[in-house]
Amino acid sequence: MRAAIVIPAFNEARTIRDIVRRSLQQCDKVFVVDDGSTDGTGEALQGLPVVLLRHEVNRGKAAALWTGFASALAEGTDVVVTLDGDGQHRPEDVRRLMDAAHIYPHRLIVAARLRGRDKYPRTRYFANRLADFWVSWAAGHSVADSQSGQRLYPAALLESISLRHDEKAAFTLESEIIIEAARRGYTCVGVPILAIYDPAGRRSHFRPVRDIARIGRMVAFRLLGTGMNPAGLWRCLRQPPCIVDLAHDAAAAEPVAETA
Ligand SMILES: Nc1nc2c(ncn2[C@@H]2O[C@H](COP(=O)(O)OP(=O)(O)OP(=O)(O)O)[C@@H](O)[C@H]2O)c(=O)[nH]1
Ligand SMILES: [Mg+2]
Repeated sequence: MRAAIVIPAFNEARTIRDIVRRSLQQCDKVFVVDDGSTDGTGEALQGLPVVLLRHEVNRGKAAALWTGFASALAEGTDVVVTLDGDGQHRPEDVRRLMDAAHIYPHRLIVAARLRGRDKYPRTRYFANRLADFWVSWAAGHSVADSQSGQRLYPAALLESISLRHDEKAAFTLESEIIIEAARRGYTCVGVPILAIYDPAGRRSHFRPVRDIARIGRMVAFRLLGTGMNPAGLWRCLRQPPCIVDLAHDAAAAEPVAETA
């Protein structure tokens, strides 16, 4: 399976080199999208064999992902794995997402922050659970950690969708992809990962009230367009998310739950 890793990065000079170096140990195709950083994020990657894509001005996470998707797909790949540049996702977990994709090739694989949740700020935790409920309803199946930016997308899925990816979609695109993917039959599989939250890290860009309201509005439009999707609501209330917990050794891999 050919894979490419896409890392959106806005002012991540502190962490990006380490994340990219570790990503290169998992996969030889790594695309970093420097989204108009002013802190030397791009320069921090000097000497590393990555494709560095630059936005001259900051355009938001959605646009950064879209730029990375386009370049990775143009080079030819079977799957695109995304992870954040701020150190909240471990590149070493990419292997586990790939193992899950071997078993579920036509699914969207989401690295779900199910472990160490108690370390996460409470407001952020509850905002994420609220988003999970809305996104699951609109997608018609339970999704674990709909707000996780560490995911594996089949290339065929990304090639088939076109979604808004401007500044206003900065923190809604990843939710909308889940909903659009489900419409095309690519439901989510969660792979449990550790929630990493560094209280000494940079200030969060996520604004719980504003960004959750934007997700809510996007989901509301989607639900109105599908007659409020009562069947989807019923399904996601009744069935827990599909979670697979694979050993690092793919040979020993067994799905632990397939409920969706
Ligand atoms: N916030 C933000 N992030 C961007 C932008 N462009 C690219 N990114 C990258 O998108 C990733 C996720 O952004 P974060 O601000 O960490 O969002 P988050 O992880 O959902 O929020 P926290 O849990 O508070 O860290 C990081 O790698 C950012 O560097 C942008 O314009 N704004
Ligand atoms: Mg983050």
